Amino acid sequence: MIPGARDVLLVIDVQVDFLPGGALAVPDGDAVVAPANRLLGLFPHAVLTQDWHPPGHVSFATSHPGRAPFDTVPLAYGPQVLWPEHCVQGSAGAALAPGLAADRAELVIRKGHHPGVDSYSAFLEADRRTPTGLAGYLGERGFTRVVLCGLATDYCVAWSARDARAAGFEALVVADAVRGIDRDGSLAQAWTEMAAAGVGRITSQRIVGPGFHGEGHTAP
Ligand code: VGL
Ligand code: ZN
Repeated sequence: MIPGARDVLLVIDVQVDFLPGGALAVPDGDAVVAPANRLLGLFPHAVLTQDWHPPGHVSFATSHPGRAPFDTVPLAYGPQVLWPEHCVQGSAGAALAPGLAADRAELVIRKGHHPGVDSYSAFLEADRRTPTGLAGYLGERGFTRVVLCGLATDYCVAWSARDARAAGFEALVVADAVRGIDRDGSLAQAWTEMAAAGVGRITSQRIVGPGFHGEGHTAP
């Protein structure tokens, strides 16, 4: 594919806390930075997300006495996985990865800022009712296709990709530019659910600049 005017790159949660050494490190998470940077150079339009929780957020295990990280608790809006404290608003861990070529991004959407509601998705919070505003923004900008990369495949990337489809966008996940947490088989399940929702899968080598006419082929 050659990214065009109706395509937007959505870079999910490439933040210090999700990289090796971070509070909620995704295995091999730093491997997404190089392909994400290449894509940021190829797409005419890009939006980033930042997981952005207030202290004491409901998704933190420390907010639930007697519970441990990676437990699941029932909340009013459904089951919630509990996480180590991560991406606290304004903290060093919440910053975008220092190596991310974020300057060309046109919007940074922060999510998970309501104290009692988590938001894996860049579009719709975990109560499945509260929009972030991203669908309206992308629609008003005239985008029709969302291409996703970042962290984590099985949580914020998968939920965002499925919600992009639900909001009427085409959605493609760049398989080599994402990494997963893989808790209890969540990674395989996420790919299955994304496929069922009509989310496509592409590799970053198939995304090229406008001057590209295909290796070994002659330009028409
Ligand atoms: C994420 C768990 C908790 C993610 C964010 O970015 O995938 N996962 N908060
Ligand atoms: Zn979070």
